[in-house]
Amino acid sequence: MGAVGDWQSVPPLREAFAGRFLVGAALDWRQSAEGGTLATDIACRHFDAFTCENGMKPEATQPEEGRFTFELGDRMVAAAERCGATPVGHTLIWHSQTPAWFHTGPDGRPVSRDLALERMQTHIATVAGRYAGRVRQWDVVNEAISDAADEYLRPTPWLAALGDDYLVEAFHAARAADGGALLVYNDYNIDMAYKRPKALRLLRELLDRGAPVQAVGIQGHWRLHDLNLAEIETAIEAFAALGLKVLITELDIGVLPTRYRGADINHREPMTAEQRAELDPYTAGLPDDVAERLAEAYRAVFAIFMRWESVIERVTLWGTHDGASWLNGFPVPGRTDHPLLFDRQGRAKAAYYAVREAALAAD
Ligand code: 9MR
Repeated sequence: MGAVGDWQSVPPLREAFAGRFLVGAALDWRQSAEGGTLATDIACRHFDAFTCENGMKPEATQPEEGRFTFELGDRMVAAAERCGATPVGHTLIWHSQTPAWFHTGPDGRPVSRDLALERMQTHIATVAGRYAGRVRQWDVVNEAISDAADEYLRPTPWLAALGDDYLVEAFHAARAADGGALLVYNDYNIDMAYKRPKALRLLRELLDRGAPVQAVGIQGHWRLHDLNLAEIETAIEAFAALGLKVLITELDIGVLPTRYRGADINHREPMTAEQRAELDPYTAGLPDDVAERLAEAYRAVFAIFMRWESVIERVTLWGTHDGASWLNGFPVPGRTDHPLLFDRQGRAKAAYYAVREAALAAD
């Protein structure tokens, strides 16, 4: 047993949500091993769904055409099974972290429609096929919607080669590879008013065209200073009204000041030495008043999730403890963020207790 408040001594979070929805965490298998690291040990005790933060993306699973590498994915799936957790696949088709060869023809020019489709189908058949019956939920297409006001779909090489058929084809290929996994469309900011209508349009079109999409993943990269609870609940309600399951797939609530609101990894805001005090204020730890505000934010979003538990299948935190969060490097590199439920030492934060109480309060 650890000291009071350590991850080992507080009750497993997953138990508070048993029978409601899975509560998951992302693990970065580029760094962590089978167990014995803070991240994996926290995950094994507290979470009952594991997602590879990077290890199942196309750059990891098929770095060169025809050369598949499953080491990281295999490790995650084995660890999830060892811990009694559900392995979640992330992600098959995306514009980011996808090697250029996917989109390049033999002549060095953009790939033809036929070859793009064949490569997509081979990739999905091989990757989703390997884990069929073990990975229970797949993010099939990730972040296909544009953030630009006058643009519907993100202009990606997949869209250029296949038009919007690429989404339909990806879902069919995933279903062919794995008859049982829950098939998910996953995106960020689709709870927000500027992007939600496009997401509803896309999902409706996919359903109308017979694509086997079953769930929508609201990523949930939120921020303490502009959390919009009403929009989150409106979005869950609207997606559920389409007959889809709703997942919160990448939840974190950043506490540091930032202008940028999205999760487009290409966006960067460098910080000068003079800006550090303002932009990176909590390097010595999170002050109690901010920790309390973060806890109340988590309590509020989980109260919404509990109200919608009949349509919510899973809520996954994008990391286990604050030291493992991508937000330490985004959008401003080299900061100290505190967006998760456990701190860098593995101690349960006020946010952990608030989330647990939100589950128990709903009984
Ligand atoms: O958390 C991931 C980080 O380690 C990677 O550097 C980054 C690269 O694109 O991807 C992060 O995860 C993203 C996820 O796969 C899709 N939604 C946005 C997430 C945060 O960027």
